[in-house]
Amino acid sequence: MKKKIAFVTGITGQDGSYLAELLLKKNYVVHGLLRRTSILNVDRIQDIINKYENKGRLILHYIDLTDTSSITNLIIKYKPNEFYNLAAMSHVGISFYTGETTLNINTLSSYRILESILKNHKKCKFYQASSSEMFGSTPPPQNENSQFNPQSPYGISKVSAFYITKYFRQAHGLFAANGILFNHESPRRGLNFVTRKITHSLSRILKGKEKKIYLGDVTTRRDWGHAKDYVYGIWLILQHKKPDDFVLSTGKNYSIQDFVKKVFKLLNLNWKKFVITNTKKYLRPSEVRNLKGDSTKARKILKWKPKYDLNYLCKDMLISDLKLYGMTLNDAKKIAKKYLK
Ligand code: NAP
Ligand code: G4F
Repeated sequence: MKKKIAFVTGITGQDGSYLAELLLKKNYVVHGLLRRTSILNVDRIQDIINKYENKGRLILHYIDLTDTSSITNLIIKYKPNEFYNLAAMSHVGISFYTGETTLNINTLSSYRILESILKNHKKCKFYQASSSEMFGSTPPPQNENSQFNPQSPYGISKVSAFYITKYFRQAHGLFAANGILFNHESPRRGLNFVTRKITHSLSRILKGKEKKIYLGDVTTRRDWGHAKDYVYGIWLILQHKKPDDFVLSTGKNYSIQDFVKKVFKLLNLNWKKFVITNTKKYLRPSEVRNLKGDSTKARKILKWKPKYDLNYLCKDMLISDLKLYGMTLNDAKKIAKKYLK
């Protein structure tokens, strides 16, 4: 049987790397669309490059998301079955300072890709990485029927891309679907997102490389899942018989402070000795205070359900960061007991 072809933008990111692994396991030929960076930035996909690139199962292409023809040429040449659009300026805090780029990359690129699919290869299914950040100030629980009230350029960019995706589905009949994903994390999370910042900085403290962790507002609440569960949901959304929009979430939420406490508790440490809160440079001009998703629709229709809970996630992330600094959890407990009490 002919292998399915998937295009993945953002393949070098957290979700792109896990999704590519999943698709390769499912026997797809995966084309990763990445931007040129001055330092080669393929750490998260190095293992699959080693395993699949020389077999022709993983093919990487340099593209620029603002350059329509760089993407159109690939669509015409390879005629993908599925297009996962994960690339984005994905940091909410940074979007307050880079609003124009955020809109250009996160919003207009979705339009460019969808228009190219419409003109050149209408059969290709399209996935848009929409976000719970779109709900903004709408109180929880948030689901597919909740109002969007974005609070940042990032949120606004994702709301526009959400409607662009819906427009190509409704007006032009494309298989174009949105996954509205609540926060999901993993050992591959970028270092400047709050969860990874906590587990990574704590590992550095144990090595004597840092003394404190400087955070912003730790009273906000997030619905955190594991990225591995969420990329499976992303794939399911494109396997459904008709294009639709789905929330993926755990349905539980915790404050940033709860997350800090859980991580420090793994080493029996008092977090208050190491964490400075309300650091000015990490406070945002406007905040999304309370996200908690209702994913009943995905659970019912797609039979999707997260496997991993927050305790597993905290441990998985901490163990992985400790390993980066040559420690096991037991080593870290001993260091914590001896030097950091
Ligand atoms: P991530 O780790 O920050 O990855 C973002 C990816 O986009 C990276 O591969 C990055 O490339 C690429 N990218 C950024 N700007 C680009 C540009 N101008 N041209 C080409 N590529 C560019 O994000 P993630 O957590 O995997 O999230 C994946 C998608 O889901 C994003 O669209 C994000 O907004 C959305 N989302 C994420 C979450 C979450 O909790 N993780 C929740 C809801 C929605 P480089 O590696 O070169 O930087
Ligand atoms: O980890 P964060 O930066 O994630 P945020 O803003 O919720 O966005 C993430 O999830 C979205 C889904 O809802 C995605 F669409 C988006 O792409 C991204 O993946 O911040 C979480 C919370 C915020 O309230 C923030 O103000 O943590 C607070 N926070 C407190 N101190 C901090 C810090 N955030 C960061 N990044 N760094 C801090 O020092």
